[in-house]
Amino acid sequence: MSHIQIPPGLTELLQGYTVEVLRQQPPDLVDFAVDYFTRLREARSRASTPPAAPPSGSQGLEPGPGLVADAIADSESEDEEDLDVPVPNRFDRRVSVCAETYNPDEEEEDTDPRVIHPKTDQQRCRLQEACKDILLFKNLDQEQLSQVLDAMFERTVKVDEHVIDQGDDGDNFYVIERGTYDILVTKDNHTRSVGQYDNHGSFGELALMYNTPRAATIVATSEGSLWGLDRVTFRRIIVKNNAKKRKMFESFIESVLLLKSLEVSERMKIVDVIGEKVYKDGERIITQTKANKDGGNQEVEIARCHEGQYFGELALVTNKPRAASAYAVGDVKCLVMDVQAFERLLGPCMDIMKRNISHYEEQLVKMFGSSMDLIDPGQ
Ligand code: 1OR
Repeated sequence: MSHIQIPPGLTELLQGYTVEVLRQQPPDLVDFAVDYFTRLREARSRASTPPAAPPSGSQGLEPGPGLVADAIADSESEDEEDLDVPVPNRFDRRVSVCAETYNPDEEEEDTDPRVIHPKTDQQRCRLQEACKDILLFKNLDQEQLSQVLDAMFERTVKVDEHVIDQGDDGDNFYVIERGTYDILVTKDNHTRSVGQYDNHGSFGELALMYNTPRAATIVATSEGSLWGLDRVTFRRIIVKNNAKKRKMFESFIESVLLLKSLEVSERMKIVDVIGEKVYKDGERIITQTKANKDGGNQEVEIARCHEGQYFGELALVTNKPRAASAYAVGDVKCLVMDVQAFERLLGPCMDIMKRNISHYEEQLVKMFGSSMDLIDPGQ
């Protein structure tokens, strides 16, 4: 008997389209299809990968699972007012597709002299410590990283100092060594806090990556110390490296079920901000913040995640402490994003995550006989 062969990628391709139709409810399915597939093709050729054949799994990502949202959760759980900034807002709004405005290959900064800010050994040590978890630096090779570190300069700030003002042109990217900072967004002359940085993390990448005005104001709420990286070096190294990252991770990201409801350009932005982290067999990836009252201090396996799945979202969605620990089973490679990027970019996936969280609750009731109240009622 002859079989009809389903071309690789067809199912995912149609699934992606269907999800978009269901989400956006366009009046004309054919017009929408033309638009959707045209954008898909544009995004593909921009990333200069071969057309057709979306992923069949793990290209370039063996043997690792998941997408992890990092545990720097100190975000606010304020109401989700619509904020008209050039990036998506928190959980429930999507922005229009904006073609990105950079083409690393067109840039010729390689001819620019290298920026070097001499540092004492002690400064260099502090800088390395501050940068060791910066996701944007994770995929750099040794030489790129040392050029970045050479170019960075120290900036100390006082309470209430504005490090970045919304609407300005981007000059530097900043890594936090210490200090707390408010993230403020102004819309219609109304300014509100949309999050904080607490002694670690980085900010100021968006304007440099996408050639857009600063999307938020960053104000020091304590005395602090930052490491700046100038725009030219950032674009020459980080943005160029992101183009490589896109090629490496694009097909994997497209295979992640959770992210199917995002538009292609939104998925690309995820690739721009993720960093790769590698864990050895048995290594702890996430640490439970307090022991489960029923299980005491005894750890019980409650689930196992596999390639293409995600974990680490619960504390970020609920603004609660980590409810479980996660360990590597075998050698594991994760793609990780920080909480600010999670909130900015994963809004459209929030419903799916919340639905899955309610499944965790059911699972816990089965295992322990009681729920942990993972999501507040009405959230
Ligand atoms: P930038 O170059 O635009 C401001 O300068 C920086 O604030 C920005 O890069 C990010 O690094 C950082 N929306 C936009 N920018 C943010 C956000 C954010 N959070 C941090 N930055 N949102 C808050 C998510 C917690 C979404 C607000 C609607």
